[in-house]
Amino acid sequence: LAAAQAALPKLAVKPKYRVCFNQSEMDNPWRLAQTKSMQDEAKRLGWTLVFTNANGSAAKQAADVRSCIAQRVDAIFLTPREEKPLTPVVLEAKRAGIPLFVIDRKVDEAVAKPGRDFVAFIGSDFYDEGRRAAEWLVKQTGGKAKIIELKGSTGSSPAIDREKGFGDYIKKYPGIKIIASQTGNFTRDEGRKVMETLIQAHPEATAVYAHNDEMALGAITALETAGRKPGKDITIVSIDGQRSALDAIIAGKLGATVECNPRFGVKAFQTLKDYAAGKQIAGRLVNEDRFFDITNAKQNLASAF
Ligand code: GYE
Repeated sequence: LAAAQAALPKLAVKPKYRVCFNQSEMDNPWRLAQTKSMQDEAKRLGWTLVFTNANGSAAKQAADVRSCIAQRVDAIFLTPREEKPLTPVVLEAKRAGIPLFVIDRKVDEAVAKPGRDFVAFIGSDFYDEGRRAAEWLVKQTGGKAKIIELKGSTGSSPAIDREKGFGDYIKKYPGIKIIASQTGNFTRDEGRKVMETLIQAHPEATAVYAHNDEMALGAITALETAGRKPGKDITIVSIDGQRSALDAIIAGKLGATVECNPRFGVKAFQTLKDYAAGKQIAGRLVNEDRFFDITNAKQNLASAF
């Protein structure tokens, strides 16, 4: 066993565990699917899942984790809303002797490292999701696009990495430019409102890159209200791969979506069991993500969340 892992809080082998799952918010289908996946697997295993919902507040989420530490649960699964505000509580769990798993979003790994300060990070490669969205858009537009970017929640790792992965990829294409970029906080309503304003200010836009499907769907509504024809005079790409986004692809409005798999339950709890059994755990367990466009949206509709 690597020395770093040996220095992490121990976990006894038990038939059943009492674990916390600290959710960041429950305001979009991705969050609902992730929560359901954790609850379903806890139920299947007969474990007790202490669930908290921070309602979009990083400060509340930090308090939620502290309350889990105080309750002396066996382990903590944290899906940190933002990187920096949730980093201290990760270190506090370690000091309190409670193994913690960061799932989905990252904390500040310059301060709290997987395999050293917490057991592991389990989640998607958000940088690569951004890169794949850019790759599709470049191909689809023949290397010419004026893009409006709708970013995720400020300070969250998917917003940071999806911006960077996309931005780095388009650097080598001089005909591809981001002409406006603003947060829509990962929600449909804010995506719509922000797009209403941005499309007035930038009528020359020919493409939209949304950091998640919900904002893309909100943007489609705003664009149609503004008299634009999504999928015809403006190309839209997003991330998540939820069912309603696949419907929008089939309807010809959304161009493509990179999947971000929200089903963590089985993998998260299996990793805990492996950890308790004394197995060496990789610090980073990366989820596989599919890609949906008009060529495969229909076939994958049933398996989307
Ligand atoms: O893309 C978005 C959700 O953290 C990867 O959070 C997740 C993101 C997901 O609110 O829809």
